[in-house]
Amino acid sequence: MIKKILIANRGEIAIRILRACKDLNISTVAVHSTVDADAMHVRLADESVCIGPAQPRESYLNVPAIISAACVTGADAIHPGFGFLSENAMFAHMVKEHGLIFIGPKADQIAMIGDKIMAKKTMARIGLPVVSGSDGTVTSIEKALRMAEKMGFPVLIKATGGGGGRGMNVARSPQDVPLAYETARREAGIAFGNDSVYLEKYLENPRHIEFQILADQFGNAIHLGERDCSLQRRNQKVWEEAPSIVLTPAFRDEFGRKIATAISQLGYVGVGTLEFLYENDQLFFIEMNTRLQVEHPITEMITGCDIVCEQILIASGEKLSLTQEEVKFSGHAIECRINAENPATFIPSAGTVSNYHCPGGPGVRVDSALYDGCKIPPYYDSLIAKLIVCGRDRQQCLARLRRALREYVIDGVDTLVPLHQKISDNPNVVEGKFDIHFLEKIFGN
Ligand code: MV4
Repeated sequence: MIKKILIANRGEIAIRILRACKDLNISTVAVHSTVDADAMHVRLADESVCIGPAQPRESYLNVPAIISAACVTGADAIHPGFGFLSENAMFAHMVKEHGLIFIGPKADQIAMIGDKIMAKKTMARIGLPVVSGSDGTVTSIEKALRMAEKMGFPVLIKATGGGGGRGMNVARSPQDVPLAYETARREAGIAFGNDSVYLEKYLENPRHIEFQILADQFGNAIHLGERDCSLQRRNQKVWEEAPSIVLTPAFRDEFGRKIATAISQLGYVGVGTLEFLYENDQLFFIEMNTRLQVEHPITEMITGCDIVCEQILIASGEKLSLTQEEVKFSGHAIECRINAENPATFIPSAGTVSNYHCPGGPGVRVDSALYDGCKIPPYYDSLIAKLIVCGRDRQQCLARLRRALREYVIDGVDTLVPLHQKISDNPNVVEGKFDIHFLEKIFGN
């Protein structure tokens, strides 16, 4: 069993991981940049190491500094959290080379799944429905045109190394193909250092639904159902719910088991998320994430399963602590991402929190590193808190969410709390009628 974990992250997720470690009686090492010296994740850890200046490249992405910190403090394992080094296959490899456990899947699996074409091919081979498109990379405008004509417009040209919506271009007619192709290639080359692209049928108004899976080293794999992450803006999720109101229990059960079986066949070990687009009552695989996700708490709320503890147990070589039959779904949960951003313009807002009051009461969980007087530095992601609320059904969950949003006080910086108040009062949201374009249509770009 792992005895000491170095947490290579900051903010609320570092604290979430610390809490799992405390529950498992594992010692913790925090790392931090110079501007994070007074951060809550540092205060709560058993030990801490300063790994460099504010710029992420020099601290939270500084591989030698992080691995050195783990060696110096005698940590057995490194938890990468999300973002930063969490899906960096080279980092996972280096961690292992230094005799440490990387809390995540094997480096070669991170690399394979990070290649979107490879991931799609793999999932299709093991029997999951994928969005129709090119079998591999598309290497010329002419080939892209021929494929598109065969598939029918509109089509989407995507970067192989992409994800998160960068390096993606729609072509609605043959005239659009040359520009869409060239732009996707150029953007992909710059953003991912890999300019290969592929083609997919473009789904106009899908929902974004993702399944959570857990797999141990003994071939046991289970699913914890899905999350509906359709309410997003510019590829940044804003509000997530579990379960999705469009899936029936019978469909979830059958589809989830199919995914878990497929993942087990792949020999995947760790936690993971399979992303799908949902249109015309069907799910189509688009990509997989090999990390713990921001929105994992809503799944914890409706299943009672501690995903971070399971992730650590898996990395320690333990068996999953529950079987598929023991997974029981109960009620509804919603997560609001509270970003330090202007709720109308989404411009990031750095500063000092002058007054902080956190909501509570039945069904309310807040994952955050905030405290009275804490600083929000401008160098990192603007996510400062996650308000997670559950209820026996979606209606009760929404009522509790509105109550919690009214209680929440975060003075000194702009936050998305007022935006979430509007979303939670929106009649379409209340009825569950939305797709991935809804927020941008209602609240603008
Ligand atoms: C798509 C799509 C429509 N059709 N693929 C965006 C990010 C990346 N994860 C995949 N994305 C999309 N792929 C096909 N064939 C629409 C999107 C998309 C999207 C997907 C999920 C969540 C938000 C999104 C916002 C815009 C576009």
